[in-house]
Amino acid sequence: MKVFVVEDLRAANEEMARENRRLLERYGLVVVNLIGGPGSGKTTLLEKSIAMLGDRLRFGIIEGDIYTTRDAARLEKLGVEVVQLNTAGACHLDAAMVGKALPELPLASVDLVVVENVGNLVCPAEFDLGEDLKVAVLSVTEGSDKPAKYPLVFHEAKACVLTKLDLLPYTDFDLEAVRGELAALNPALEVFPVSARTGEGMGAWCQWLLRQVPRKRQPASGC
Ligand SMILES: Nc1nc2c(ncn2[C@@H]2O[C@H](COP(=O)(O)OP(=O)(O)OP(=O)(O)O)[C@@H](O)[C@H]2O)c(=O)[nH]1
Ligand SMILES: [Mg+2]
Repeated sequence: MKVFVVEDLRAANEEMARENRRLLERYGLVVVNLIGGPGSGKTTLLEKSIAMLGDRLRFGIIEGDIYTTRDAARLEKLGVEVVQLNTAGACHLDAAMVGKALPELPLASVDLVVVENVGNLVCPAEFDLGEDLKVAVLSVTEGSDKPAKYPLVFHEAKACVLTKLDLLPYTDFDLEAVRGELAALNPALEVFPVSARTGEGMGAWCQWLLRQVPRKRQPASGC
């Protein structure tokens, strides 16, 4: 009986995710779902990306948090469109929540939608939100063992941002070993070591983000 309920919930989430995709398809909009543990640097990465790309890319942001609006307030200050989703206890976003947030964004006048999922390396990876790409965010202060211990998100992601690179000398994080483990888990994964503090590596990450934007745009019908 319990299995039945779980399957029903999964099926309902899949249907909502398909509905979100249909809506986004109409606008030719790509959605990036940022997934990482609490404090891994997701909002700071967004702040820095918006600061670097703000004149070339109009961001629409969906902020997932359990209770507060603090991250949304940080991003709103930068002049981007932000919708806050509070899960009231749930450890991840689901497609129905995102389905409620999407129409609150001015979809016709943004170029890219980024969802910052609830800080959690495990549960968010299991829920399709209707996004096009998952991006795993792991900070060098969290330890080199995390890809092996929490493989799903790294397996599902198209890119992995290794944050807080400026702190590397103060940690035992083994960048090359982690690169090797990530490649074994997901050979196609693109890995971006960055520091939002110093800006190191941010250029390559921003270029990757820019490359995702036209994925769903219809080719112009010329004569
Ligand atoms: N030194 C350093 N600190 C960073 C960097 N990026 C983020 N931080 C710090 O890490 C802490 C957490 O950053 P956030 O961006 O709020 O992390 P988050 O993943 O959004 O956190 P949650 O939304 O709570 O899951 C803050 O104190 C940031 O200033 C970085 O590149 N270098
Ligand atoms: Mg955050």
